Amino acid sequence: MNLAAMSPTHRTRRTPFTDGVEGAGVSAYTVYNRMLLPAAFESPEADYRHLKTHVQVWDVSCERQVELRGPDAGRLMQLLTPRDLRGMLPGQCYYVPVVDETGGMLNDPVALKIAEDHWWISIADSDLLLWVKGIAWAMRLDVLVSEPDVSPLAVQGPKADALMARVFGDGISAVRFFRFGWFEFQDTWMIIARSGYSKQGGFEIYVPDTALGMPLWNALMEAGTDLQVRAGCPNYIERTEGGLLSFGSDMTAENTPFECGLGKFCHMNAAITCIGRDALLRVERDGPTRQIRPIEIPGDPVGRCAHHWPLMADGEKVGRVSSAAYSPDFKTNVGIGMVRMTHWKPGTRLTVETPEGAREAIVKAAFWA
Ligand code: THG
Repeated sequence: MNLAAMSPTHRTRRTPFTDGVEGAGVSAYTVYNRMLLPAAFESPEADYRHLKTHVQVWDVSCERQVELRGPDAGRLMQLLTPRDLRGMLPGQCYYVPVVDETGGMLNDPVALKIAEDHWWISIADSDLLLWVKGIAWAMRLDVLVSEPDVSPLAVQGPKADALMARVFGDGISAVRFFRFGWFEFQDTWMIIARSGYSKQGGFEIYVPDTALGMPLWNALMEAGTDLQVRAGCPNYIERTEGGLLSFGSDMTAENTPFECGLGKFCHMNAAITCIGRDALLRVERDGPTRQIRPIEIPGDPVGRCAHHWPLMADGEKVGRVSSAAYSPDFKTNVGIGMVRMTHWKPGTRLTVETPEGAREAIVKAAFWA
């Protein structure tokens, strides 16, 4: 699919890098936070192999920032998440569940603490800005909530350090996982974190001005020719192998963080101001009755899991598969499922109803990568 097939409108936003993405021959787009997100270039399998071998530049502008600025920014942040933020220092990134008053997942963003009174929430695909603005207004907080002109550009893959050092200097290698530093490009300082939606390692550059988008894109492409740098995008096969969750697919507001395996980020006795705390205290005490599990579907490649596939045991629905793909490296179909506690023990054999028929599915102990 290209833009001609997608029918361009103002409601589906282009990004600072869309010219580069189109020049690189994007072959499929999806829409995320009402913005274009490339989904494939050569093919999912070819993109997967290239990502695991070389280095890619990803237009992930759709990971929009919800900016909190003002004396109550930290207080607002701790209302939004059950993760304990008290020990978080400026320069750190935290993966944080954001929940509603029932404990349901509203988003699973990366939070960046820039200063005590300045935070970015790098959001997954839901309109978190509206929730955050509503809370700030209703509680009369002294904080400005906005969506700034900041667009993440990810550099992912085993050669990411080498490429980034050429454009931003050797200081880049000192940035630790889920930390960020400030780096200069064309006289503008920008935040670069060691993070990203793959298990291959790399960085996310928070490009602070649309006008810098294509100059930076071109600089990375030119600096990495001999590293075989290419345009890429979050890869469905690679992220499923690694168990990286996709909000809206693998979990929704119907699920608590405990069901999503994010209980380790719920500190119910520390984050006492979190909206939804009472509900989460109940699920923490009783334990979830279903949970995200790695699911293997042995045998021939399955098709793309665009809609949930029922997981069955003895003719009864005991869960669903939300992501599945054939893994070239593990030579089996890897999947992400939500499984009832009666059937979530590793090794449990189930049946999954795919559009092409029923297949055997096995609950695994751990994700593949
Ligand atoms: N980077 C940034 N913003 C984002 C994403 C990102 N916003 C949307 C989406 N991705 C949010 N979801 C995730 C999911 C997983 C991770 C990050 C964001 C992730 N998880 C690691 C893991 O599971 O191995 C590490 C989590 C941890 O231990 O803290 O990176 O990718 N800017």
